[in-house]
Amino acid sequence: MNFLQSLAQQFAGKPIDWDELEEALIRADLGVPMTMRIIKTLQEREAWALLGIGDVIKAVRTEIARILPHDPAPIRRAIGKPTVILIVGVNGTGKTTSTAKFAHYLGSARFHRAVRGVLPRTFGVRQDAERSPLEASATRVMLAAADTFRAAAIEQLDIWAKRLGVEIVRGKYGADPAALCYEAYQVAAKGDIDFLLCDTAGRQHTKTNLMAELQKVKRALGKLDPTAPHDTLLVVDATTGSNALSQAREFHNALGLTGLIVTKLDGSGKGGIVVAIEDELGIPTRFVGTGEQLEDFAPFDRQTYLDNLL
Ligand SMILES: Nc1nc2c(ncn2[C@@H]2O[C@H](COP(=O)(O)OP(=O)(O)OP(=O)(O)O)[C@@H](O)[C@H]2O)c(=O)[nH]1
Ligand SMILES: [Mg+2]
Repeated sequence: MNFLQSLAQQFAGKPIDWDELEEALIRADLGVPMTMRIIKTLQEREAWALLGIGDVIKAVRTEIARILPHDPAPIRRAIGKPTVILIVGVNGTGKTTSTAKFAHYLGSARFHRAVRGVLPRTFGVRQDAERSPLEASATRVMLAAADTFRAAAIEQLDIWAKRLGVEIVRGKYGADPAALCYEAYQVAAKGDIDFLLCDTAGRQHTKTNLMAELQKVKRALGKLDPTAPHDTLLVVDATTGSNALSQAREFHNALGLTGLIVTKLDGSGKGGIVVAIEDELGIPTRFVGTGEQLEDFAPFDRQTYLDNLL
């Protein structure tokens, strides 16, 4: 059951209890400002005491639709150089799995249709649309195993790389992730790679030394291409609730995020965090993960989100 359905069930056939409604909206991870706005909008109506759950649901949908962008930003592409995507986040959110899924997506027909779709409105994008479909499908992706910290992290990404048939740059455990990403960029540039995806180690957003390590990765890549990384994506687990908001705030302060990958939206019935982070920090959800398989990954789609996840 999605969030709006459970709200309807909870409040069916009785007058709205405002405290109970406030609690339900906050429990759905929509965030305090959004919750307060929805309640204020409803209470400013004439005859608000007579409002039913149908009116509430309409107001919730309207407010959420107002916050979420109509079109998610397309992937920014470097011209004639590797496009670098840095994947960051706290421990266990799904960074490595999302890196693999992302690589799979970049090689898929879905991505190439999307690129053709956005081309007329995007300046400076490599002209994929002018390549034949066969050429376009030959997008070359490389992975950088920049989690040199957690035991077995390198092997985990290596298994994905083999499965996907993509190249991987790996170093030794304990190696400096900034040096590894620097090297990976050079290998990618020589190898005519289109996308370099850097999987980093999980880290708590409160540990300043670990955040500084990521800033160093960013600086190292920036030395090779001042526009790199072209996207810095925070992976958040939808089931962690409002803690994801503080994660997003800290990672954004340290790195300037360009978007989120929100994982584990399958089965959780929770997706409110997408709204809270966009509302309070202005960071868009760019991709969603809905399972453990390679196919369980898609660009964020506002309508699908409104229809299914909320
Ligand atoms: N159900 C579900 N499980 C997921 C999803 N994404 C990742 N997982 C699972 O979450 C677990 C952790 O995934 P990883 O990709 O290893 O997470 P990580 O962020 O790289 O972890 P660390 O590197 O240890 O910080 C694995 O069991 C994944 O299969 C998702 O969208 N849905
Ligand atoms: Mg990992």
